[in-house]
Formats: sequence, C-alpha cells, structure tokens
Amino acid sequence: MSDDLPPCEFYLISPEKLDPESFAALLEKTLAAGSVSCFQLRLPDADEDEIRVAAKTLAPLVWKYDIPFLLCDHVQLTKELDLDGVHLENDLSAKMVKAARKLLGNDKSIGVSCRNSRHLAMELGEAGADYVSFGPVFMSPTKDLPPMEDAMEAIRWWGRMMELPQVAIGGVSPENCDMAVAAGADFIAGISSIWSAAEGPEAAMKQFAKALSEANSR
Ligand code: TZP
Repeated sequence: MSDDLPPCEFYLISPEKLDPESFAALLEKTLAAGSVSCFQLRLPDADEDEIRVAAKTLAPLVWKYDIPFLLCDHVQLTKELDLDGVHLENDLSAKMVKAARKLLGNDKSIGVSCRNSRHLAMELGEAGADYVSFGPVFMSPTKDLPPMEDAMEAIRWWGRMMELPQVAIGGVSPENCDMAVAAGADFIAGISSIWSAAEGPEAAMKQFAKALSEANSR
C-alpha cells in the first residue's frame, strides 16, 4: 500500500433484477470469493413488497460475512428491517438526507449518489451523508449516463479537500480500477463487472480482489 493512502475497498451492488432464492446461492459464493466491504441491494424496478422479500432473504447472508447491508432509495424499509443504512440515488436534496437521518438515527449509514457534482456532494455531506459517490466514472453498461469528463480529477480533488469517504462507481473493472485507486477513491463499486462477467461472479470477484490488492500496493 502506498504510504499516504488508506486501501481502497470493494463495494458490491446487486444486479438490477434478481430472484431472491436463486440469487442467495450466487451471492454466498461471490462473498466467499473476495473481500467485499459493503453490499447494496439496488432493485430500481421492483416494488416495495419485492424489495422487502429480497432484503429479508439476503441480509442475513451478508451479515454472516460481517458486511454492512445497505438498501437503495427505500428509507422506510431500511428502518423497518433494521438494515445498516440507505443509499439515496434519486431526486436528491439536503432535505431528503436530513429526513433520512431523522428517521434512521446516527447509527445507520447514509450514502448519496452525486453523479458528477462536487457541489451536490458538498451540500449533501454537510446535510449529514456518511459517504458520497461519484459516477459513472467510466462507461457503464448499467447506467444510461455518459461517463464524467473529469472523473479522476474530481476524485483527486475530493480526497484533497474533504474528509468524507468517496465511492467511484460506473464501469469500474479489474482492468481500470487502478486509476480510481491512484486518484484516491475510498471505495470502488461494481455491478456488471461481477454479475455479468463471462467467467461468472465468483471468478470475477477473485479477479477483482486481486486487481484491487495490486492497485492498493502500488
Ligand atoms: N450510479 C452511477 S453508475 C451506476 C450507478 C448505480 C451503475 C454502476 O454499474 P456498473 O455495471 O458497475 O457500471
């Protein structure tokens, strides 16, 4: 690991669609294969009942590995199921972050998607978010948004100026993660590089863990 940067960690996000029962077995193998520091259930097209079932099935499994379980965008469900936190992705404002904090209390984590806006990241950090995420930092097969033009510069800038941890997301792979690590990302988050990998999630996770460990030691 370089002297002045703490190691960058891997933040695993679920596929956008899943069947909880069959996905549980795949998730278990994937978590066993690599060093995941955080898991987020993100099912943008599912309704609340489906998300509740998925979270109830998957959270105990994730907790077995001592990994925090965050839910995307459903603050009430996060509270109801006593999950570890919420990641707010859509229609973000300082007001939403404050409302989530009020409901969840200080023991739960709140993350925020800031796309390419350092200004929004500062505002939401000020409002009480525990981490910010920037992206897509590279071309993402999952998110229909162009990559940030100044992604690595934004990550470097945030690391220099702000204490709050930052996540680099969007098109991050074993091949390019070294760039985000060198820029100072605290976490890199991935969806398709794991779940859509030709070699399968378990092998992809091992490959990612190796690439990340190498990038961290440079
Ligand atoms: N937010 C910014 S990019 C993105 C999200 C949820 C998608 C990340 O998916 P992938 O497949 O790792 O590019």
